[in-house]
Amino acid sequence: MAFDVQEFKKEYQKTFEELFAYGYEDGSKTEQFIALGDLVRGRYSEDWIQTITAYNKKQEKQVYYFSMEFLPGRMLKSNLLNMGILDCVKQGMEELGLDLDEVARAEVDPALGNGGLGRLASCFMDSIASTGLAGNGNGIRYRYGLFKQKFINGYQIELPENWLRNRNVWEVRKENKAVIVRFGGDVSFTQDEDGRLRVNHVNTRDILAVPYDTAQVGYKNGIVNNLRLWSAEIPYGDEARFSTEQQREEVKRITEVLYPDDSNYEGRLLRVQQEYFFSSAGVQSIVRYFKRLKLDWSLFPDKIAIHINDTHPTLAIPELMRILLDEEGLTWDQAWEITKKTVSYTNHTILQEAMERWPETMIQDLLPRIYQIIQEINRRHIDKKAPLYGEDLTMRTAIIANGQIKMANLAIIGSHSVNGVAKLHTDILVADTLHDFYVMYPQKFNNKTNGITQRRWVQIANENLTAMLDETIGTDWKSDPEDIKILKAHRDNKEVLDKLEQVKLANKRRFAEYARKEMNLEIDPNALFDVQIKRLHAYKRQLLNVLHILDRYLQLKDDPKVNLQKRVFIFGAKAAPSYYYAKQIIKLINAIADLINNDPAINDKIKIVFVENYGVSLAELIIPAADISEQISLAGKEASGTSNMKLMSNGAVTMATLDGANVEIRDNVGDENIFIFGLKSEEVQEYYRNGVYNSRDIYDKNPRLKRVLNLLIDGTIPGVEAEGRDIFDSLVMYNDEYFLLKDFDSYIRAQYEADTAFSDRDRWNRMALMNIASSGPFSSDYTILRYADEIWKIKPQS
Ligand code: GFP
Repeated sequence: MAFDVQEFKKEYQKTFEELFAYGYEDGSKTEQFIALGDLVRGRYSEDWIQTITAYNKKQEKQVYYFSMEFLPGRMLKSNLLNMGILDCVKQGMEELGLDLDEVARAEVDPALGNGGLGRLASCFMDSIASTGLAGNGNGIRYRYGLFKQKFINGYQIELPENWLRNRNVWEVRKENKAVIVRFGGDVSFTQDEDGRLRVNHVNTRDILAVPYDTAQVGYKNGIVNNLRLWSAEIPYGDEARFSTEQQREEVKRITEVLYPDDSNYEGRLLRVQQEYFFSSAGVQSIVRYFKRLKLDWSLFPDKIAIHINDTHPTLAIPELMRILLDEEGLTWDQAWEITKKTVSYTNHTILQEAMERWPETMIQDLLPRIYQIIQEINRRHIDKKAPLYGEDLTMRTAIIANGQIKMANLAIIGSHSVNGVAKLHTDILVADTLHDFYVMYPQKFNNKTNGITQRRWVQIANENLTAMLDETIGTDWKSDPEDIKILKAHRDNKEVLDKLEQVKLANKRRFAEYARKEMNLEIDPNALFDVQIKRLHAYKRQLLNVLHILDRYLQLKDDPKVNLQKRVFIFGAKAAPSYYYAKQIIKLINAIADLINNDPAINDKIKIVFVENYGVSLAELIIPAADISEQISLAGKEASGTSNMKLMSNGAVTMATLDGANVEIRDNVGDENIFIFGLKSEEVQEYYRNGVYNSRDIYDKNPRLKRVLNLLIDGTIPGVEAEGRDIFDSLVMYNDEYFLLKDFDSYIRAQYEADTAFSDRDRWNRMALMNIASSGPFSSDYTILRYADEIWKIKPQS
């Protein structure tokens, strides 16, 4: 894939001219990007073909990672990096008078996910290719990604995100690989001459699923895997059946937007359609491939692993059953064995609200045959398990109950592996959330702590740090992230610590520049940058961060000379469109920002920056600039967290509860390099058990906290009369579901310690260094190798 600078320049000019019929100098940034993207795609296509041909020829076992969300971020630089031509192209562009970074920014960042779950899927795709595993992604090509967030008068407004407005240079439409996905219809059975039951599924609404493939380039190893995203279309030649505008709209709608509003029945129905659509299309294409191998069906699990990322693709289980039974004529027992051995499932949350359940009647109408199969799986499960485990426990594990279909139950029963995403999370699944299943299937349960790819999150996002690391410890850490621990040897090396400080400062300047240009905000790069970036959700407790800011505000108001570090609080967060409380918190943060940023008495000792439309690209800008990483969820609620790992890898010091992977981060960096506060998971559990938590009481007895909370309702913060009152009530009157009041004091103490540490530059730089040096084990390369070895049973290509 390599080429030299001169060759590159020639090719780039030629590609540009062929595409646009004029010289590249006259092109827009978007055109310059498209030409470069096309050139790059052409450059890896041979390896892409080669990789797939080799898998097929060797009949290599392949994993298919089914995910409703992928958040790949901009792909240009990551492809260049992985192809090993980033430096060459950068230089070539420069010689042509172009700035690669500027051109790269013209790429639209595809927001095909909400948060950690989708970004994890993309880190995994990178790691699967980079560790040389035969793996494929399977998902949805949403016409519109997650909404674009705007703040108007401090309120979140959602606008459509038309990410395909320019040509998507990376995708390849594969019309010849399209399949039909069927909805609705009538199911009946007839008996063959040989006595076998034949299923007749007629009068269905047929939708064409067209795949768009995107290459997943491995890191300097010549492997190019495939991410397949499906788009819904009217079947060729079937246009007459979709004659009205409404009928055509209904087809388009299936892959129109990510996470349609599911606060109502219509939204939920659409969501199930999406889930079945991409699960069915994916399974059909897998089966089609397997049949080409001409092997016995019993070998299916030796050649195929299907991984379902959360419960969204769970319908892949009954769909595989349907194909094996109805289309391939296998017996129930054969099909069930194959299905279970093929499928594995990751749980990403213990929040009940996120446990998918669908009304039985909805599935019955929309997918009548799939419904029958789910019923039969459920019936057999109960028949088999009730005599062994008793009625009560067995019925608690039933897939169908009270008119609802429980997707997690189906996912666990229909798979051979269930994993949590951090040690603590898996422990909670086993001991509590999924305990009944653990009693039945202890061997299915295992932990796979999440990871992140340092290729994107350090090498691309933080070029300054990368250069400094290369200079200090050599370049091996790039292919073996564990090697970054060598940096620990420099923990007392003043020169290295100073360099690290300079790197951070440069990154903070870069962000300050963004804030100035895009938000018209002046921030001081020498201040402590305190970062919380993640979906807005009550359990993640952005509100606790707010209480701390208000407490600081009061301290400064009381005594402008009080010894507090100058801080810039940076937030990035979207709230789900129907999540009213989260949207109120957004408004509150923006209102507080307005108040404090413009209060001359505060004198810039506190600045609040709430970036609009947070996503992968903004994360790449913010993370390298962070000093503190806020990971302050209520213990036991955050399954893992992954921004914690990205921030740590970039030298931010974590401010954390012992939740999710924070626990493992603490174990790796040591107590002296992290700020831990708050209730522990068992303590929270204990409160749930004995039910004695009383937030009103804390409010009454803690004058400092009371003063802070009263700011929400006493008119100090302009424009939040309703929001302030609702939020105040949720905390004080409705007993503070996420224990913010309980954790307030210890949070404030930890923040005070952070201030003290930051005032000692050497100490702080050493903490930052130790965080970077301890981040290697959180590489998604290792995570994915554990999935491959322990769950999928596939080996890296040699
Ligand atoms: C969810 C969980 C996180 C976890 C990710 C990936 O992500 O704790 O790290 O999945 O497993 F909540 P979010 O969408 O909440 O970020």
